[in-house]
Parts: sequence; C-alpha cells; structure tokens
Amino acid sequence: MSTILMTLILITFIACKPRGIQQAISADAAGKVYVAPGKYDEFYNFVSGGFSGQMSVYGIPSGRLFRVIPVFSVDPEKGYGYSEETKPMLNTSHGFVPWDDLHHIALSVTNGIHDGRWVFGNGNNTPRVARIDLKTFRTVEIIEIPNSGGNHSSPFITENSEYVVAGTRFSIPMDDTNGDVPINTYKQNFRGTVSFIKIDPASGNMNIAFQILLPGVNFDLSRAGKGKSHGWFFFSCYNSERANTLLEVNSSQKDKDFILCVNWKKAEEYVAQGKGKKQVVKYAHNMYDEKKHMATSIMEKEVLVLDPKDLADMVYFMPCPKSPHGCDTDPTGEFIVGSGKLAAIIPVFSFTKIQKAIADKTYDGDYEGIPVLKYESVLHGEVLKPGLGPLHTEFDDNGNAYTSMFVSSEVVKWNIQSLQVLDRVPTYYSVGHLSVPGGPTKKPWGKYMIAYNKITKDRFLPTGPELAQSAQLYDISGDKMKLILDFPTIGEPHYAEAIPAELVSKNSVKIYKIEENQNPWVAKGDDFARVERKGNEVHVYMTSIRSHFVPDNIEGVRLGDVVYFHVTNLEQDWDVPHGFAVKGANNAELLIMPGETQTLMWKPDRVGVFPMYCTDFCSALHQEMQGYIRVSVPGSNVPISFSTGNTTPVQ
Ligand code: K7E
Ligand code: CUA
Repeated sequence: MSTILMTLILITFIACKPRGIQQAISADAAGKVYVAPGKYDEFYNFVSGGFSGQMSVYGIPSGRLFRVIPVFSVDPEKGYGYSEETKPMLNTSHGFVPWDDLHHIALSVTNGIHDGRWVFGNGNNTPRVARIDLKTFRTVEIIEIPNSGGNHSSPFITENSEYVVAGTRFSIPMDDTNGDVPINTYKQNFRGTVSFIKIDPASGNMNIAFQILLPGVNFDLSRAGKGKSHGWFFFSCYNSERANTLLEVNSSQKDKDFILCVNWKKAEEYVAQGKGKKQVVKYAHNMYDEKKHMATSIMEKEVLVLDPKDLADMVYFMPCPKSPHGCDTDPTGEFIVGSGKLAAIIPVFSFTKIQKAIADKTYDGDYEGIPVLKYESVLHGEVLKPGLGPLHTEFDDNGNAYTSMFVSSEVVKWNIQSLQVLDRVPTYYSVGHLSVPGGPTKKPWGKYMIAYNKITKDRFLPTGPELAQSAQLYDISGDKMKLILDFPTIGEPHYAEAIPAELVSKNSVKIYKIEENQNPWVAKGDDFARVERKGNEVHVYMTSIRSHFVPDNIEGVRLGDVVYFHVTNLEQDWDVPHGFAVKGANNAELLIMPGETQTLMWKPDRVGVFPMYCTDFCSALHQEMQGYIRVSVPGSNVPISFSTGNTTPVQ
C-alpha cells in the first residue's frame, strides 16, 4: 500500500473524529429553532439531493422538510417521469435518462440580490441544467449540455441572471470528432469546455449562447463576479497534469492548479462580431408548458464555440494551490477565494490586482496557449493555518467569510480584509458545502450558517448500514458561531441556498384555472368525460372531483390494447389534488393538481376486471373514490361503454 493511500485512509479516519466530541449546545438553542405550530419559518432553504437527482425544500430555522421537487429523477410519488405529460422532461440525446446527480443550487438574482423567481440545478452525470419555477415549485425546463462529460461546475449565475454556466468536470473528445480514440491519448484528444447559458429575462427560458473551448483539465466549481467584477466569471479546475488514470495520485503532482478567469463581456463582443465556430452537436431541450400541463422535448443541433487561441483577452489562468475545489466571490466582488483541498492555506485573490496584472501583462508564461497570471501579482493574501482540507466559502454581511474544512471537520470564520481567523467550530462530520442565506449574493441575509456534512455516524438513531446525511444549523449573529440544530436531509446535499420566505411565498400558485387548461386531452366537466377507441388505443377522458371519477365503470377494452387515462382534476381549491392508480400498471400513480390534466398509460397483461382508485386522501369519502375497468379477450365483441352511477343490470 502506497504511503499516499495510507495517508488518505488516516485522514479519512481522523475526519470522522474532530478533536474532542464537544457537544457545546447553548442553553437558548431550542428557542432559536422553535417555530411554533401554525407559525412560518423565516427562510425557504433549497437543498440539492445529490444522487437522488431531486431538490428538497426545508424551512429555516426549524429544519422541517416541506417538499421534494422532482428534477432529474423519476418520482413515483408525484408521477413525475411516469405520466405521459412529464416523460419528455427527462429526454436527452441518449434517450430517456430517469436519474441524475444534482449538486448545486442557484437562485435567480436581480442586481446581485435574490429575486425569488427561479431556482436552477445541475445534472452532474448526463450533463444537464434544470430550471424550477418558484411559483409552482415545479421543474419547467431542462437543457442538456453538449461537449461536456459531466456538468459539475454549474449552475452558478451572473448578477442579473444573464447566464447560468456549465463547466465540464470530465474532459472528453469533442462531440463532432471521432471519439473512438485510445484513452491514453488524453493530452492530444481530450478537451474541456465551459458553457454560458442565456436566460430570457421575462420567461426564464434557457439557451446555450456560447461555449469556450479549453485544455483538458477538470472544471470543478465557479462563481460569477459581481459589483466591480461583474462581467467576469471564475472557475476552479484541477488535474492540470491532464492525467487519465489514478487521478488520486496523478492529478496531485503539481504544486498549483488554476482558477480560470473568463471575461464574458468580451466573449459577448466576439459573439456579436460573428466570431466563433458553429459546431454540429445534438442535445435535448425540454420545456414544460403550464397551460398545456405538458412537456415537449426538441433536439437542438448546433452550438457556438469560441476558441481562445483565435480570440485574445477572453480567458486567463490564475495559479491556485493544490487541486482547488471551491471558488467563491465575496459580496463586494473584489475578492475571489480559492480552496485547494490539499492546501494548508486559503488564497484570496484581488480583482483589482487581476485587472492590473492583465493590463501590465504580468504573466508567468502560458498554459496551453492561455496566459497564466503571476500568483504573487494577483494575490490579496493567504489565510494562514485555517484548518485541513478547505472546500467551500460563504460570506456574511459584515465582511466575514466562513470556510468548510473537510479533513479537520470544522468551519472556520475569518475576516476578508485582515485574513485573520476569528472563530472555529466543529462539524459532525466531514463538512462539504456551507450555506449562509444570500451568502453568494451581493446582499447576504446572514443570521444563519448551515453546514452540509458527508458523514453522519453517531448523530442520529441507527437505520442500518446507511444513515441520512446531516445538515447542521449555526447561529452566526454574534461573534462566535453557535450550533443550534441537526436535521437529516434527502440524498446527498452538496449545496443549498436559502432565501427570505416572503420573496417566494407571496407568488405561490394555489390552483390551475380549469378554464385556462389547454391540455389536448382535457375534459372540462363531466359532460366531456368519455371513452374512445382509436385502433388498439383506448383513450379514457376522465374527470375527478370529491369523491368520484367520471366514468367509474369502463368496458370494451381488449387484451393487446394500450389504455390512456387522461384524468382532469376539476377541483378549484388549494391543496386538493386527486391521485389515480390502476392495478398491475407497470407505472406509477398520477397526482393531479386542481385544474390540471395528467395521463397514465396502461397496457393490461391479462383478461379480467381491474380496480382503479384515488391515491390521495381527499375527503371523508376518499375511500369510496374508486372504479373498475373490464378487459376482455382479443377480438371480443364487448362494445366500448362507460358510466358513473349506472345501476341497470347488463347481460
Ligand atoms: Cu459536493 Cu460542490 Cu459537487 Cu464540494 S461539491 S462538497
Ligand atoms: Cu380523490 Cu382521494
């Protein structure tokens, strides 16, 4: 066993046991997180679900779970990815991909301040970016990213939500080349890209404006400039060694990797001048229509690629010690914090100095043709002895920074100007991202800091081999950070963002108006309920209202038919969804919101009578909300018939 491996094992072990298991809980902790029955939380907290592919919504400070929003993974609870209307949301150039790995959250901003309109999430596996509408808490758009091997450095956002970005974690042969190359030709054939996805200011719709072609490094995290650095974007990257095997060792050879500085305003100028090359690619663009209650997927065929080799003054590399992970900009936009996960210091870069170094051409050579700025010339200073394994930094509204230390399992508070460490608290255990409400914006709302931990061990009651990952809430209103709550999370919460509740709650949709329903299969009242045969397809146009379906007795289906239940929920009251399920369907339930239509596809596999019922307890007579569908032999002459309340005996 190599010494490096030994060291890593040792580190991992130490990581689980911070010095002394101090359980320093202040006496007033309970009062600070207690939200009395009937009272609301102060913040919505949007938490990534990691390998669950979803996003979850918690209240802060209570830590209560309010909702799991399905994004990149199918969700049987809500029928997402199972109903005919939502299946297209998960379409990609690889076909239907019903899972992903959602790492990061970005809330939309105006003038660098949260505006409560949308929240974005990234798919790290099959590269995608999703947009969720905060009026409905639903995923309304997913765009795939071409020329990308894994979308980790995403979906970070610019000051006025002009763009969200997507930087590839894995460099790969570009999509329009013959990708059938030996893996050890990495240095010749593999390239990295960062993509700028334009957001329409009114509708929020996304489009890939341009990609920048870069050397084959691994892009990790990124943040937009803001204030004085508005117009710039910063991406951390590791593996400047460009290794293609055993990265654990081979990508940690160099003393420094890089932060890529992108002048995106310059890139916009080049685009306006018609520069760059249109490349033939293939990527899915999926949109949910809130009037049709239906998603459509189209395949896009082209992307604009800007090559810095031909286009000067657009990108620069800034040396950053030892495999940087986090890359965060402070609320003023002057300071950029790099976090080398194997470094013993935290470097803080100055935007003013970066501009001067560029103007004076204070370069330390180039990396693959891209100028490398001299480390000392762009450095504001280094935070000394912060702890072990710095990962991510968030900011408060008093000029302080909070950095997570994965290896030493702690959060370190330090002053951005003086670089002095002010306080440190243990986390339980091995903290990844931190989140201060508004922490990545120009206006941190402050007050709380939440640590998202990778290892839970002894914090909760045992639940077999796997424990829920944990979040820990700290009060940061005073000089010293105080731990006030632990709460379990869904999947692996990499990153989260919290926003004052009022900015979101005031816009929340309560129902969909039935008269505005444009679903092609809607039945806007019981009079429109019917069953129609089209060849071997049987379409059931069904309505649901407390507490029956119309129709609830259906006959005339034959084995070999495909049955589509188009169920319209006629309710116009808040919080009255109806569910729908049928026995033996190789599918999930439908959960249909008031005024909405959703479709369940069912291929009966045998002859018989099949019960169907409402799955969501909707009224005192919910249990009576049921019906039957009869399936006859192929070629049977039982005619299509349907009814509700028909008690006449039939032959
Ligand atoms: Cu988990 Cu942002 Cu994917 Cu760090 S990343 S922890
Ligand atoms: Cu409708 Cu239960």
